[in-house]
Amino acid sequence: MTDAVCTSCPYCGVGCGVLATTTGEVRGDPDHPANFGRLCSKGAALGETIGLEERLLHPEVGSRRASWDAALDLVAARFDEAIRTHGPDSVAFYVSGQLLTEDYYVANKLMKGFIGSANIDTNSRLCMASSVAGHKRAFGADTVPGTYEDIELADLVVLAGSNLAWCHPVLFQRLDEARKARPEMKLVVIDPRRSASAEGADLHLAIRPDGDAALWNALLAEIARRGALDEGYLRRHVQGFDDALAAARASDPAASGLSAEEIAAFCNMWIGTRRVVTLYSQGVNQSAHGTDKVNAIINCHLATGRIGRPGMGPFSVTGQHNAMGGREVGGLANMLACHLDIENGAHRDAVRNFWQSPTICTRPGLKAVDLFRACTEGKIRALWVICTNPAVSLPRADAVARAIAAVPFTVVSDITRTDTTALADVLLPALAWGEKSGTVTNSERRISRMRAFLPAPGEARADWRILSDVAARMGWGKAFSYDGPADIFREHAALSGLAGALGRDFDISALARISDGEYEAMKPFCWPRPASGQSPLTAGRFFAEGGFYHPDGQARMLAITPPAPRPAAPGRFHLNTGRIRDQWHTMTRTGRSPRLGQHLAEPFVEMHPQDATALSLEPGDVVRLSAGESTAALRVLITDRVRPGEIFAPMHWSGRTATAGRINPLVPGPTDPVSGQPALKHGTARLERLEAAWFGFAAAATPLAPPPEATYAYGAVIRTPTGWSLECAGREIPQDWIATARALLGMSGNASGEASADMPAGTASIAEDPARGLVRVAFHDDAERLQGLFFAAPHPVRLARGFAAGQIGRRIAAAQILAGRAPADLPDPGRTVCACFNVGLNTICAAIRAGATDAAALGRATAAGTNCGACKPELETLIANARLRAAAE
Ligand SMILES: Nc1nc2c(c(=O)[nH]1)N[C@H]1C(S)=C(S)[C@@H](COP(=O)(O)OP(=O)(O)OC[C@H]3O[C@@H](n4cnc5c(=O)[nH]c(N)nc54)[C@H](O)[C@@H]3O)O[C@H]1N2
Ligand SMILES: Nc1nc2c(c(=O)[nH]1)N[C@H]1C(S)=C(S)[C@@H](COP(=O)(O)OP(=O)(O)OC[C@H]3O[C@@H](n4cnc5c(=O)[nH]c(N)nc54)[C@H](O)[C@@H]3O)O[C@H]1N2
Ligand code: SF4
Ligand SMILES: [Mo]
Repeated sequence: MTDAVCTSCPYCGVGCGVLATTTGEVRGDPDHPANFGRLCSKGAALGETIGLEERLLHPEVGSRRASWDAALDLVAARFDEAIRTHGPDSVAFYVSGQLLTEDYYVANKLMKGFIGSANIDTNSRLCMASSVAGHKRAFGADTVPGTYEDIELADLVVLAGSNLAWCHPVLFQRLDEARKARPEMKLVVIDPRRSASAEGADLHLAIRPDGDAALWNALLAEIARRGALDEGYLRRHVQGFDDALAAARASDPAASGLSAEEIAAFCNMWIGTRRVVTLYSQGVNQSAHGTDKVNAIINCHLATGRIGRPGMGPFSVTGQHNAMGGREVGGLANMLACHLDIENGAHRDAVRNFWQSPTICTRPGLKAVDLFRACTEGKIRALWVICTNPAVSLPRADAVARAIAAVPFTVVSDITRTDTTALADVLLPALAWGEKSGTVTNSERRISRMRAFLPAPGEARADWRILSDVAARMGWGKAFSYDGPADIFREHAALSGLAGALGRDFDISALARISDGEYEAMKPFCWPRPASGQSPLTAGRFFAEGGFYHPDGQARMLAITPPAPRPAAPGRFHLNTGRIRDQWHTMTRTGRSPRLGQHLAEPFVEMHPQDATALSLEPGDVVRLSAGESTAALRVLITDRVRPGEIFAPMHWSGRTATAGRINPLVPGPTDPVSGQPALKHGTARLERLEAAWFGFAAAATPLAPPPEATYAYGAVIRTPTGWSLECAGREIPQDWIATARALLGMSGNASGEASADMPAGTASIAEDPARGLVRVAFHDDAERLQGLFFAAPHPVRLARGFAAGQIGRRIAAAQILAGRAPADLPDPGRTVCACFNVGLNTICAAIRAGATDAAALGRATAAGTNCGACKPELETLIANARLRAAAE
């Protein structure tokens, strides 16, 4: 690739380096130390997400296009007015781990140093807050001790509440390659679900939800019983051991929901292997006991001295590409910039002095869940939401949407329309990935450059600039007169030097004087980088020789009392939520990629076969979930990957992609008392079959929208390689099927195809089988190309969707397409398994039948699994199933 720009991926915390061109070609950067050239399916599809359709290109005030001056004047005036009348705590920012460090720094400086409130919180509260709190309790600072290399050097990797194969796929590939090179290396997965990460594991512990602390306490007690403690490390570097052990001994291992044999197998592996990395994520953090879970894990590493050495340590992997950067700048309501503390007077003075600011917040601000509650209570008079979609992603999402609507003045900065922008008084168009510049920090503390390779579209502006322009209008122009991200970076680096001098871990003051040119050319590096050159690290890691950040330099072990098991009430299921491989959060970007839409195309709920049988559910049924006042309509996916009594639903679908597919209205999300992080993985819900009069499938070349809830019980839209497709369930049999099809497909015209307005018309052909209740409608244009398709049935439509949608735009006779199956000359590739190369299930099964006996052979035959490798667990399962079938025959 010539003229490629070296940048980084805007999705997950692995922080892969990407080479990108103005034409949207992307590939992994072979020189980036996070990925060495690899990309996952989402990274590889970035080029499909940079188009300008649906982008916000102009500011809007009250849904009308406005000039930047008018919009910014209004924002400054309304924030000023609220602060003057109701005080600084009457305004709030809700920001995001997907902001660049420079944007984030400016937002935090404006709120904490100039407005003088700490009411700035971030979606990282839903994500990393328990890890941050756990780190601070144990280490005295929010420090991640190790690096990615440790995962490769370990002899045992434990994934605790992490579906690494889908959520940090390039790290999982690195782990997978290390295991192939050293087959003696072991993998244990602790997850109530048998996730894709668990498929090839040596041990999968299907723990009871929130059973984690009981398991780690059992391990700690066993470590002590077997004399496997590192007495020297404990004596020199750790406080609190006796109490932690007493609490561990007092807790009941059975509360983990695991058998004595499973616990013993885990203890044997963990205790018997010195090089252990315990990598954890949202199954640990997103819990009302999240911080305790984090400390229960860290306890075991401290007790054995397995921390900060090659191949050893607790490892909290970050979710968003700049979740770590947000922690550095103090984006959380209870932190100050550069890992300094709000509650510490010396820290506050240092920051205020450095900023030369008129004021500084003196106490922590509202944490995300409380912040939106304060909106409901009328305590927040002006709110600014930047780079996040809380109407979808917060627990009690319906109440949150009502809370945002109730705030007298709401500003939203985004790149596209979302469920949250629909609630804004002022809408500000931001620059997106490819257009913006700055830095991000990944899970191993590695700071990388994000660089622009596309021009700014329309009137969109960088988030740091929008924030600075508002600050200037509020009277603080001098402190926010940045001429670019390099300027902001230097200021942040200089402040970190003060933090370093105050004994904090985050210090990159060596870069405080870099030139614009050096910033431009900056290569990825891991912090700290103090100006003194005296690094606190040993071989690139923290804490091998102690050096913790509590005043006495010692770490703390915590006494952890696990929660008593709380089974769901009769008739209810434990509701677990999370991610799928090919979508990112609320789908505002990955939802634009046809390739990524093919893996799991609908909002679904996983349920155990035993529970499905009890409720007389069949594969493909649509179900209604309810909790309190809220409901969701999802496709049921019957699988023994989940435990009986527990269900799992993805967080991705919103009002823009589904009729009732948002799961978060049903998630109550009580918060962890230490971190304030909501328990997004632990709701309860009732579930029943959704009785619909008919089910439908439609496909078209033009954008489709989810149908309205008044007439449709279920609906979901997704991009396809030929356009869009839609699944739906109607409440009543319509009078006129062709009119229904036209409405769903957004096609104007009457039955004979005469156009009205400027929408595409189409000549309709209809085939009906009244005895079986089947209806099929096809629309062709004047050139006899298929424009739209609609299939309806009294049961979920049986149809090879990939094949049917694949005919859109082609010349195919009505009779042929209305037959609904792939004719012999057009093989149906089946559901997409490999999203990178768009390889379908049928193609893969054919290759297995033709003799492919392992994933590598399948890759050679079909290319499946040869890019990001995230589908490899599924490929291996398919091969194993084929072997089992062959053995049975
Ligand atoms: N494809 C994709 N990748 C992503 C993202 C995305 O949206 N899509 N988002 C990114 C972000 S921001 C984040 S935070 C990360 C999240 O990455 P992960 O944390 O790996 O992902 P999740 O699917 O949220 O949850 C992980 C697992 O926790 C399990 N779990 C639920 N309850 C418990 C429990 O009580 N104990 C244990 N041990 N496990 C439990 C769930 O069954 C689930 O499999 O992913 C990042 N990467
Ligand atoms: N049930 C359930 N809920 C969850 C979770 C779960 O596991 N289960 N996980 C939680 C976690 S860990 C997370 S991190 C959150 C994520 O939740 P959100 O942050 O709400 O999700 P995103 O879709 O990533 O929202 C990012 C928004 O920023 C916009 N955007 C993209 N780039 C830019 C930019 O450069 N500037 C601006 N201004 N806007 C931009 C996007 O269009 C999008 O609307 O969800 C949380 N919610
Ligand atoms: S693993 Fe995938 S999503 Fe994460 S940074 Fe790398 S390419 Fe992006
Ligand atoms: Mo996250």
